Amino acid sequence: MKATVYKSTGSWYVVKDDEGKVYKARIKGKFKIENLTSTNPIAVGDKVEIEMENEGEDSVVIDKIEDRGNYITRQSPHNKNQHHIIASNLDQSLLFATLKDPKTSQGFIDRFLIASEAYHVPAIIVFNKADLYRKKEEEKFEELKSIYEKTGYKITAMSIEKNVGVAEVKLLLKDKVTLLTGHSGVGKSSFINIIFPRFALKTQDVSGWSGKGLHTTTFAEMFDLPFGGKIIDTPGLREFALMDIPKQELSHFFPEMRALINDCQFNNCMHIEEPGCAVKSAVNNGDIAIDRYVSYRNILDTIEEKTW
Ligand SMILES: Nc1nc2c(ncn2[C@@H]2O[C@H](COP(=O)(O)OP(=O)(O)OP(=O)(O)O)[C@@H](O)[C@H]2O)c(=O)[nH]1
Ligand SMILES: [Mg+2]
Ligand SMILES: [Zn+2]
Repeated sequence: MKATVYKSTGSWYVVKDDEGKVYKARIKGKFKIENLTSTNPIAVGDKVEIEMENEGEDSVVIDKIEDRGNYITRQSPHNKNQHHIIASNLDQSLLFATLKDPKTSQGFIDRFLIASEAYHVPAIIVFNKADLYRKKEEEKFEELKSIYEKTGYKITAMSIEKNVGVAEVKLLLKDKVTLLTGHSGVGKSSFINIIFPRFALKTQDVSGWSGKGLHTTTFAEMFDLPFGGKIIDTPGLREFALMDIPKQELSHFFPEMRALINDCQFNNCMHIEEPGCAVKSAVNNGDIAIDRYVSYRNILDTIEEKTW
């Protein structure tokens, strides 16, 4: 029987078959997926083959996993050389960011965008908690909006608290499988709760952002949207995994740089100090945002050269 994974706790899973029937599932023996050192063999979104284990208890065993169309990973907190698959078979990912309580750094946003480019998952950025923004934050949002729109990304502001901009974000989800991600405390579960008021997913207490980076959601879980499509709530993230991108190729994941790489004098240009660099000229004349270039250089510094 075929089914889709809706929830993963690491030791057991919730799957739904094609008729919409829900089962509790486990995996038997070792699951080895080629070419990937991930800490979790099965992730939310995976298409699997199941076998009835106990009919009375609706429990099944997962014995096969179909190839993933795509997936997004984060770094394992225990070993930065290991991936943890957040979710698979995605149509798009929605990054919830905030400019206050907590503040999302631009470096984090850029890493998310690189991960989305690398895994071929279209990305949308939503700035939540707009009700908390004062002049300073509003100006920052406008600045970020102009940088990212110019690069081709969709970016919008929203306040779940005041129900502003929420309907527009909901519209983006129709008939798509969407991964909802972002730091802890940005309002991911609150957003799902306003789509499904009867759900009452656990969110951080009403005092709002505690500043402790406490994780309220502990496991990724997918929900069928009442208007078509699916959304995946995930635990807050500190960082995405960017492994396996060689230094040489990092700029290919910045669309505004990718567009210029054939114009650099050297075809292996890393856009640092090489002569005739089209990317640096674009930064100098304002066609590429300085902040994006700074992110590029910072991330470049974090990639360790592989020694073969
Ligand atoms: N002021 C304000 N607070 C909000 C808004 N949206 C959510 N919050 C509050 O932010 C806090 C965190 O929200 P959650 O939905 O638990 O955040 P989360 O992203 O699911 O966090 P994790 O599960 O830890 O990853 C809660 O206290 C919410 O009430 C908003 O638009 N404005
Ligand atoms: Mg949550
Ligand atoms: Zn260059």
